[in-house]
Amino acid sequence: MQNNMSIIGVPMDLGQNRRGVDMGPSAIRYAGVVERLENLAYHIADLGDVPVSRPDSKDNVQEGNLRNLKQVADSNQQLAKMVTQEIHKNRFPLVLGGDHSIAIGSMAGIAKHYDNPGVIWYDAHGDLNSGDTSPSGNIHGMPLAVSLGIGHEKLTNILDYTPKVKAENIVIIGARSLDPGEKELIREQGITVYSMHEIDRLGMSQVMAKAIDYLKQRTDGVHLSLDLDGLDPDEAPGVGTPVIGGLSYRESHLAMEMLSEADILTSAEFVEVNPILDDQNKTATLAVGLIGSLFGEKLK
Ligand code: HAR
Ligand code: MN
Ligand code: MN
Ligand code: MN
Repeated sequence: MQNNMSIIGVPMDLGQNRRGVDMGPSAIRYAGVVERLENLAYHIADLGDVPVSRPDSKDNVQEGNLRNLKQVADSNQQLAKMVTQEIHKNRFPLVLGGDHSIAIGSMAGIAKHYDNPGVIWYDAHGDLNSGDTSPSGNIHGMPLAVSLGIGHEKLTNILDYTPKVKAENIVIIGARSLDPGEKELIREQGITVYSMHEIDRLGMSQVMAKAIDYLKQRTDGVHLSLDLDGLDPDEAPGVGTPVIGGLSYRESHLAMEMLSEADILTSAEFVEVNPILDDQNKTATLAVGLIGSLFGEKLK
């Protein structure tokens, strides 16, 4: 893992309906992410936040069932440029959200640097909808489909290329709420999914070992996109779309420790922290603990 890391916040809340997730980057910083990483001997540059414009009532019109399309596309464009610059400078990008629509920009910035990029999508959801299949019109339910090249071209074509990732280089972990259109896409494209069912049967240790081994063999860079709602709402209450029956604190720390040990990650993001829905910044504190494990806390 590189020793130089750049933190980029994206106070995005326009990819879904609940306000407050725009405070996610602040909450994660407040919970001590920079200090935590500096204690692990990383050189951190906190680049601050990508601007997110407010919607006006006219822009909020749902063009093609895509709420706040223009604002979401604009911020992702800027994020993509920043991410790509940091990778050029040989710095590990750590992106803090904000709702999960920001993965569109992260993936756009990352993928152009690799011949065969992979992604671990740690999430209760598949985020594989498009305007055609989305039950909500919320873009945070679409970023993985967008990265596959499916969706509005304002989103799929950020940085002027598409797709960002191949279906066979995606591993979803923790899924337990998939819409019909998402299930169809998973079947059609042969996306690897370790749902809660597989995690219950095999255990997190075996699931992560398989995921790591698979991606290591076929990709030349791996992005971790961790949606805090992948964890159980008892452990991570500060998320906009909680789903019962999620991953535990222990399972999640184990997953991060195994990723740290395998040393396959080339970028990461932590999203959907909404401190407004939370007590005592519990979810951001949990995120910072996971970041600590991901970057080697247990191994030093
Ligand atoms: N699948 C639903 C939709 O498209 C819910 C998406 C929920 N989202 C997230 N992202 N928090 O994982 O609206
Ligand atoms: Mn380059
Ligand atoms: Mn998500
Ligand atoms: Mn989710």
